[in-house]
Parts: sequence; structure tokens; C-alpha cells
Amino acid sequence: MYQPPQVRPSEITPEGVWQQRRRIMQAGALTLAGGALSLALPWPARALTTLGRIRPSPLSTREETTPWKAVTHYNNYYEFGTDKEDPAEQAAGFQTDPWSLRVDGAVHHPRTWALEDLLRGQTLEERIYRLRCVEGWSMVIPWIGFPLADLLRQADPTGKAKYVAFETLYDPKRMPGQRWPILKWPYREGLRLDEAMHPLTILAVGLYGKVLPNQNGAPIRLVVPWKYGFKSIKAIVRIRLVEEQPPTTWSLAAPREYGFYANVNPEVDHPRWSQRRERRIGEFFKRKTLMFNGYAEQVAGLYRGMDLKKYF
Ligand SMILES: Nc1nc2c(c(=O)[nH]1)N[C@H]1C(S)=C(S)[C@@H](COP(=O)(O)O)O[C@H]1N2
Ligand SMILES: [Mo]
Repeated sequence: MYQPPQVRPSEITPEGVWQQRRRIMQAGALTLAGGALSLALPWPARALTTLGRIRPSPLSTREETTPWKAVTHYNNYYEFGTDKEDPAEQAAGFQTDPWSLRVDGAVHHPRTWALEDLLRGQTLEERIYRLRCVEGWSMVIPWIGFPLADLLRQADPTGKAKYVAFETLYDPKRMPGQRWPILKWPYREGLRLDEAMHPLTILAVGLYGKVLPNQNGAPIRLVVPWKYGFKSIKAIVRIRLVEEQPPTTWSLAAPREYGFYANVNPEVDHPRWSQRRERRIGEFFKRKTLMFNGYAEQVAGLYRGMDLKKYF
């Protein structure tokens, strides 16, 4: 069994964030005192403040976090440009309030959630997870989110549900990148049901103690820490439980290069480059890439008996 490290929030959060969080909590106390003020905030901020407390997760890594500036200005988000600096600029005015998320397919309780209602029932946690991009860079990010499993349990999958399919918003007016056929829009991703139910898999609504910035996938994005970054789909509007393995954007675009599983695996090269090493953003020397992005102890069991060269 995985033994979570004993950590206190003061140990896992850099000082600046701590200060920031204390301010959020003070704002939270204010919000509870005066309802009118809370309505003036966009909904995720309302949710974060009214919850008042974001508990640290024992599943966090203790590695040093990547600075806020890099986390929010070195992004992949093709709906808002193909350069790393584009999303911070091009997604700045993206409207995420109101937002609804449809959960349907092979479930007993399909439902269209107003995101605010969905968050009201959740206990949010800060989880410091690595993000490893297939391009060879990595970051360590203090996400705020909740287990995807919590939402799926509420939907109550039927016996037919074997996979989970995710879809990003499709709205070329609001997402300018969708006006060009760079990818097959909307962006889609998928997980096997057991991967989706794994406690490490979260839906994130914030990072560094704040509401998720638009460039990082506001208002709600997936984070699957043992898989390459492209699995972690942003701005999700639909989650569908399905019987067959769903098509995914990058495997449609280049099936030889990007598989459905997309597990971080130093043993399986990308056809055009090695995956043995990675550059942690902000560091000069490359480091060795770890199997399953360092989460092997927790997730290797999901793939026992599978040929990961074939199912890459
Ligand atoms: N909708 C959508 N989700 C997406 C992408 C995208 O282009 N569109 N890029 C993916 C890729 S390749 C990576 S590495 C991560 C980057 O997340 P970050 O910008 O928050 O670091 O988002 C993933 N999610
Ligand atoms: Mo990526």
C-alpha cells in the first residue's frame, strides 16, 4: 500500500502562496458575512471563498514547485495559439461564467451541472503534482481540485461503462484557435474507467491558491499526473461514460506518435525523440524521466500484464 508522506501545509506551500491563501480565506470570511459581495465574484472564486478551507492532500509530491510565472506563461493550449506564450495573452478575456458540465452516457444519473453547484458539494484539496509534457519539459504545480471519482460516483456508471470520454468547449468565437483546422475540434481525451476512478486523477479548478487561470484550462480541467500533459484536457464541457475506447485528439492527429494510454514511460521513445530525460522548467540540467512520472508505486498495477510498447 502507498504510504502518504506526513506533510503540513506550511511545508508544502511556498511562503508567497501561503500569504495569498490567508488573504483568500480572509476574503472567504468576508464573503460569508455579506452575500452581496460574493455575487460580485466570478463563480470559481465564489466557490473557493465560500469553502473557506482548501485542505492539503497527502498525495502531494514534496518537490519544489515551479514558479507561478512559468506555470501561467509557458502553456500548451492550441485553442489559444500554438506558441507557449500565446495562451496567457489570447485566453485573457475568455468568459467562463456561467459554465455547465454535462455528465452522461452509460450512467444511471445523467446530469448537466452548473459548475457552481458541482463545486458546492466538493471538498477541495491542494495537490502538488508533476506535469510532464511529451515535448520533454516538466513542472511541479500546486493544483486545487477534487477527485474525478467523486463526480463519476454521483453519476453512477452502469455495467456498460468501460471508458470515460472528455470534451473541451467548442466555440470558435471564444476560442480563436478553433477557426483553423490545426486539430480536430473540439479537443477530446479519454481514460479507461479504472484510470478515471484512480484517486490520483483530479478535476482541477485552481492552482497556487487561486482560481484556475484561463491559460491553464479554466474553469475546470483534468489532471492525470502519471500521463503526458496532453491527457490533461482543459475547459471541459462534457464527460461521457462509454463502452468503447474513445477517439482522442492527439491520437487522431498522429496515431504513430501519440497513443491512447500516453503513460509517461522513459522506455518507450516518441518516434522523433527519446523520452529518457526531461527539463524541469527553471532548471539547467536535464533529469532522468521516471516511470509513470514518478507515480509507479501507485499506478503500475493498473497496467499489469499489458505490453506498454504496444499500448503506448
Ligand atoms: N483543450 C486543450 N487541452 C489541453 C491542450 C490543448 O491544446 N487544448 N494541451 C495539452 C497539453 S499538450 C499539455 S502539455 C497541457 C499543458 O497544461 P498547462 O498549460 O496547464 O501546463 O494541457 C493539455 N490540455
Ligand atoms: Mo504537452
